Amino acid sequence: MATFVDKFPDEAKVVQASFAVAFIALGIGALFGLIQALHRTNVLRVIDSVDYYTLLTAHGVLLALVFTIFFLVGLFTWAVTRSFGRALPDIRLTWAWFGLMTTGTVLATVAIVAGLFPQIPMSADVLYTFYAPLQAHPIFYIGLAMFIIGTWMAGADWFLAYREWRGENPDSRIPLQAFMVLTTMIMWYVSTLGVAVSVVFFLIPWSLGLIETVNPLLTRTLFWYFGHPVVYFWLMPAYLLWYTVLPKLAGGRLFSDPLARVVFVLFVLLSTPVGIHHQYVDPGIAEGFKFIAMTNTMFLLLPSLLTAFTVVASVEHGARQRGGEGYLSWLGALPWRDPAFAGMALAGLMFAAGGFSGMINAGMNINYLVHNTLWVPGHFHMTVGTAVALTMMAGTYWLLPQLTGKAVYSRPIGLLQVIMWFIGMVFMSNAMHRAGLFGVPRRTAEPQYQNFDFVAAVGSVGEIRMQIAFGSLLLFLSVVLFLFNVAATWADDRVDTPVDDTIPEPLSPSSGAPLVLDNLALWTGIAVLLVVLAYTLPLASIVNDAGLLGGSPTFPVTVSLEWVVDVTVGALGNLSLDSLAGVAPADAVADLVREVRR
Ligand code: HAS
Ligand code: CU1
Repeated sequence: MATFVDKFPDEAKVVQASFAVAFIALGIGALFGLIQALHRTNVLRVIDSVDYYTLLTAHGVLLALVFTIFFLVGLFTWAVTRSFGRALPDIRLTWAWFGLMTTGTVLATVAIVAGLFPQIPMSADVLYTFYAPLQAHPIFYIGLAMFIIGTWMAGADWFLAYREWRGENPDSRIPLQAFMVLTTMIMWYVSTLGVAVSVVFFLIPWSLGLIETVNPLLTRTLFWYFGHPVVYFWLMPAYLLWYTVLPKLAGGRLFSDPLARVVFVLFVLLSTPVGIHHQYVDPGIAEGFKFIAMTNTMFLLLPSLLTAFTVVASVEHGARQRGGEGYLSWLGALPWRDPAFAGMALAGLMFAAGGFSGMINAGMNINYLVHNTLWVPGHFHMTVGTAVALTMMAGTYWLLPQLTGKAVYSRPIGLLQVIMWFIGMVFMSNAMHRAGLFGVPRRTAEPQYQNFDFVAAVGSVGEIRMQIAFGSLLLFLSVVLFLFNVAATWADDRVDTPVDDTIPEPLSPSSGAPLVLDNLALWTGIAVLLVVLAYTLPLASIVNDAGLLGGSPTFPVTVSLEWVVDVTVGALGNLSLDSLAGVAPADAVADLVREVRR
């Protein structure tokens, strides 16, 4: 039976190439993750603490940006091609965006990894949330800019395919998978504007020395303007698979096509005007703006809650088709031995927990308790690290045969691998959440302050560290098995019918969806309006407070004692000492400062 690679051999090559880059990034990123987890839990230290931040940056960039987004462009290319049932308009454009993204990735990675070698005058230890005052080598920002422009071109490629298809099918509904791709890309265009402005107008000129200072709060706010929607950019490929592939793997059909469209439209509208929920503790943004971001975030729960309903209903339908019965015992009728099904279903189950910790993050007052603690990495290892990453790995077991014409090398290894990921993540992210509640900080190689004990409500800090270390080891081994299985599949021979690649019609089909849902221009217009409403005043007040170029010099990642003394004395020098007179401790400090100044 002809499958994707037979019908669209050129597109299949691009998808395979995108997956290959994604999986290389996954392997390197996972290794760095293991080294870090063992380091900060003090189980095994093979690097200097100074290098921890270099590895942390590489881990974040390679996994959260490169692995996820390269998988996304591959998946979306497959989805657009198969759902329009036609080749892409110009395969040279397709290879061009792939080439640009890959070159950008290589440049950014070189800039980061160079930080491990003191003899190379280049580093980018700025973490994957790359805002000022931390500064990277210009090559890092230039690489990222190329990567993002590559994704824009990919979107253009898919919109051109849509235009061609529309020309021949003026009255048809947009096929569901293509609808998901196009709406996701609209969200991406709106949201990457923030990071593009930050990188092109501020970070690149600043790192090249063309401007001396930047306004750190401005680059931070522009980053988070993009930094929240990017999490849905990672999530939408997983949703595409949960909506269109998971029900089929479960033995059933999607419950409702119209509801799926509503969900994706809601993401276009609401993903961006919420970014300030990452800045609840930032000074310089009025509480009222934070409150608006919180309210929008709570509305943004809706599409995911609708997804939980629709996808679980579809899976239950599948189970009942397979003879499942009862309120819950239908769960046993599901094809748990199929790695593609089991991986995606486990990813979805963990997302229910990760979504819950997201709701906690989103509450402004509770956020003060968890912000900048290990709770937050706990949250995102359940969301991007499992809902997304595990779905992508599981999806590979179903997609790779269509792209290569080869059967998966070992389904039992695949099953073992997805289960190991789930169990590893249960250990690691649960322990991270608990550690966060004790106040253990994130983004540090040395969480254990001297002469200070974290107090555990239940269990002990040592036990939590062991769980994190053990979980990270399972996760790493799971990636090794995954990469082995994929490489062995690639190396195998072609078979006649590698996989059943059909996707059945939804129970409630697209003909029942209101036509307005397919009006992409309308949703884009409303999305832009909501962004303007949510961001004009906060940005205006940030620029008004400190100017477009602010006043922050570069802040080094590792600081010497001399640097601390210089900066402290400099800051104290700006204080008016007389204004402190009369306050007894202040007098003492003032005396000290006079002493230092002399
Ligand atoms: Fe988040 C921080 C709020 C979702 C990722 N988040 C982060 C960071 C990352 C991240 C990476 O409001 C850290 C950034 C940094 O480095 O500082 N997040 C939320 C909220 C949601 C949410 C409200 N986050 C995500 C997703 C991510 C992600 C998705 C990646 C993919 N997050 C926050 C906030 C912060 C934050 C604050 C800042 C914290 C701070 O202080 O720094 C919501 O979208 C979640 C909604 C989800 C649900 C769950 C629905 C359940 C479903 C399961 C269906 C079941 C199936 C199984 C399919 C309501 C859909 C079926 C199978 C069977 C067998 C039946
Ligand atoms: Cu967010």
